[in-house]
Amino acid sequence: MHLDLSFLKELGINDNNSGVYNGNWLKSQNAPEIEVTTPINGKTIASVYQATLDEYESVITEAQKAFKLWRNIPAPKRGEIVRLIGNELRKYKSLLGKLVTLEMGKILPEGEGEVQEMIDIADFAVGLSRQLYGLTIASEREKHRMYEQWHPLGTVAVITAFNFPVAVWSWNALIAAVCGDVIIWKPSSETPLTAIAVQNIVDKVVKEQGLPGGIFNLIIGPGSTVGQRMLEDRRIPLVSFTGSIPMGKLVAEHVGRRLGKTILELGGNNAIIITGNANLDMALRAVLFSAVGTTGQRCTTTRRLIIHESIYDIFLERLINAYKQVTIGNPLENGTLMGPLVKKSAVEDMMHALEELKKAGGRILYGGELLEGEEYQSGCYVTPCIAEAKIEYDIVRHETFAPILYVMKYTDLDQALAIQNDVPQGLSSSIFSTSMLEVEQFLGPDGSDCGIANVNIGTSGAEIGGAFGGEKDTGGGRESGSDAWKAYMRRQTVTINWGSSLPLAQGIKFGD
Ligand code: UN1
Repeated sequence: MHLDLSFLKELGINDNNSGVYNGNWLKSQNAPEIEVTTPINGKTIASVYQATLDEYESVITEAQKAFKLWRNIPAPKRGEIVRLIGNELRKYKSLLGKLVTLEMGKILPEGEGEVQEMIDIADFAVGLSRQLYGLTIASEREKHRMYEQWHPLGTVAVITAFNFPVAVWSWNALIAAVCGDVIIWKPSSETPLTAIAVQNIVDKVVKEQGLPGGIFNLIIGPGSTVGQRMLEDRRIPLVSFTGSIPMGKLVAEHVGRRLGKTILELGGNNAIIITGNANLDMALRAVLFSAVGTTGQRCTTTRRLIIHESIYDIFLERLINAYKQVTIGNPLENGTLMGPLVKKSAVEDMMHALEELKKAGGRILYGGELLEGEEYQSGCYVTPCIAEAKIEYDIVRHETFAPILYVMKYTDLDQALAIQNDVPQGLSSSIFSTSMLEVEQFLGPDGSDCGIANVNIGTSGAEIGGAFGGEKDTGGGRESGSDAWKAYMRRQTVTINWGSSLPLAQGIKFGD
């Protein structure tokens, strides 16, 4: 399969690229290289020089220098820079979306949707830049005023995953930027080119506005050297990490040891409960998008379906029929619904999970095969899988980043909720029901234990306006909308005495 790569030039991507930016693109002599391949046909697209530890030092030095200036620029003026970045992203939406598709394999409408998510969060951040409000608090002392103010935190490390290679950066970086922080982005080594393209877009705006390049920095490098150094670096007060639960635990340990702050967006194991009162047409479409979309590689992907016994057989029959219609192939082509998995080892993980499932007693109802032939030469294309399983199986409690949907039957809603909550992860959840009583039970304190609870929509596809994140092993962090910005700032409680005496709090008399 031949792919036209000429559009890469328009995004500033060359055959060989530097992977380190601190206001200028750096390239040391002995930097290790990454060969970037596309899962579409398995061929090389370009290569990237990774950062050395010396280059890491020069990135952090520039970031710290830029912070001294950036933190004193009024927040609405910082918002203006983010507005200009949003405008540039609008111009590059289709090219950048195409690069996302090329580099990690999600279908073009999803690649472009991801850039739209960046544009949306830019707009949100611009508005936010005039709303970084603190509270005024009633003081118990006469002629005293108390209030809270929020100050920039410093250098924020943003470590992102391959599956949302640009949107997750924007949720963090554009919010952090209006908050007055500077950013060091460490993208996934699977998707360095989209990061370089975004950095080029940002660079243009920052330079045109006469600002220092060190506000938005990029460092592509091995986790074992550069990544480790970032986690241990006391000059980085906040690390925002998106990735697997085991890696997230390591991040929490290293950053926690120096009492740094973290935002962790780790794995999901999201379920949809389909009740006997559900609108099955809507449920069917939602399950299809949430389970098959992005080839099952969203942290919000639906991995478990908990179906009421009264509609179990009929719903599954319809779902299997719908799965048979899913067009699998080149994600750049119109009409494809499911592209490849990101790499061959992801296919191995999927096959391994299905073996485990079978050993435990589970039954594959549809799919789960590797596709072969010229069109699928990268070895990354699979058929999406529906499998009957029990919540007790070890593999069902584990997040496999692939399109496997485990289905289970339930009798009453208490049981469905127990199944839904009985996994280590707590990101997203949904119920399909037209019964107000069922919906309210799902949303109640003993209902879904996840950070996201949806009614009559699927588990994936969250809007940027809400705080995004989850509980339990998902890590507890929140990014994107609502008041998630507070994690990127430091809170200061201020008390001002404008009287001429010195009353003490709690009415304490001390030496008077
Ligand atoms: C992720 O998979 O890491 O809710 C993020 C969604 C997207 C974000 C997913 N807006 O599916």
